Amino acid sequence: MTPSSKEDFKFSVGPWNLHPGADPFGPPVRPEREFADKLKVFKDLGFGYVQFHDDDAVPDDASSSERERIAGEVRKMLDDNGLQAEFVAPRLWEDARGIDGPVTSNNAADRKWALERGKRAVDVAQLLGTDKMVWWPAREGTYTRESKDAVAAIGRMLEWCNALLDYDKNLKILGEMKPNEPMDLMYLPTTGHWLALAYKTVDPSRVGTLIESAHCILLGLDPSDEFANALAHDKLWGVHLNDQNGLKFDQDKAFGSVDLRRAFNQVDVLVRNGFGQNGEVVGLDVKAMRTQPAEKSHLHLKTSKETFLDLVDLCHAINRDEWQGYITARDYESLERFIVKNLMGK
Ligand code: XUL
Ligand code: MN
Repeated sequence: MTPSSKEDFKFSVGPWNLHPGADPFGPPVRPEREFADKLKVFKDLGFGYVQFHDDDAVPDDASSSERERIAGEVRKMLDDNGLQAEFVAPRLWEDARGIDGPVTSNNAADRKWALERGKRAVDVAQLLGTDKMVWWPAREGTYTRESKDAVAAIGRMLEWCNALLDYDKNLKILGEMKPNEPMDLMYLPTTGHWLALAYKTVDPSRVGTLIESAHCILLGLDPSDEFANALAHDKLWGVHLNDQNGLKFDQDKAFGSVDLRRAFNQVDVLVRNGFGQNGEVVGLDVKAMRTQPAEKSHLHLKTSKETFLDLVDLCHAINRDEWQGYITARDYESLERFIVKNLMGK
């Protein structure tokens, strides 16, 4: 395996990562940017790919001919900025029909809508020129554990995936798992749960994962080990890098801003396993702090990318012989000091 070089890494971000700063306790504090302005920011910051929710590209109520026209316009804007679509994710969690699922909803009409919306997202992905759909099963869980049949729910999640794999024979589904928020308890809370489902689908070769750092931390798991598990199955097809200060709401902090060692280990596992050499993209899912003024509300994207690339440099510069020497001698105390010194630039 040839380790990834800096040039192997292409970066992506979503339009929602440039946002006006509203949170559950307060209104927006900055003006919303036009989509075209966001693309310009992405281009200027050196991003090559854009992540989309279906309705970031095409309004949900567009007819199929409108969908083609609007997606064509979005694709042209991407082209004009030297950008490509990385994936499309169906936004199943905002519509009233998604209030209790919708894939695992107890209501058959909601489940039918979930499939229609999934198919529409696949159509939008095709029109934007990507074969990847990310599924974050936001409300596929419960607020009250006794409210759903958990075994039936997993079966419904499997059926939904199978129907979409059947709908588009080139589609790849990347599950992005998270243990909670907005639900109290999620079905398939970890990547491991998801991969078990992936192997039960009609075409496991087209089902992989996108792993978000913060989601792992919310589980009390180490993101680099989660990446490693998916890499061992050849199923790490995307990442959402960010950081997270302990077990609380999903913070989407700038990559490496909380725990630099944890960030280093994520970059190191990607570098050592040739991530990016088969078209995988380094995605960010980061939020600007609400305190940032409008003209500085893109810096979280810049700093996350810079931290990632600085850590790639460190992965290439670090003395691997010395590292291996501590492993061979089983002197893990000295190995800890070695890693910490490297992170301090000593
Ligand atoms: C939710 C999350 C989503 C997905 C895309 O926590 O990370 O933004 O990344 O639907
Ligand atoms: Mn994410």
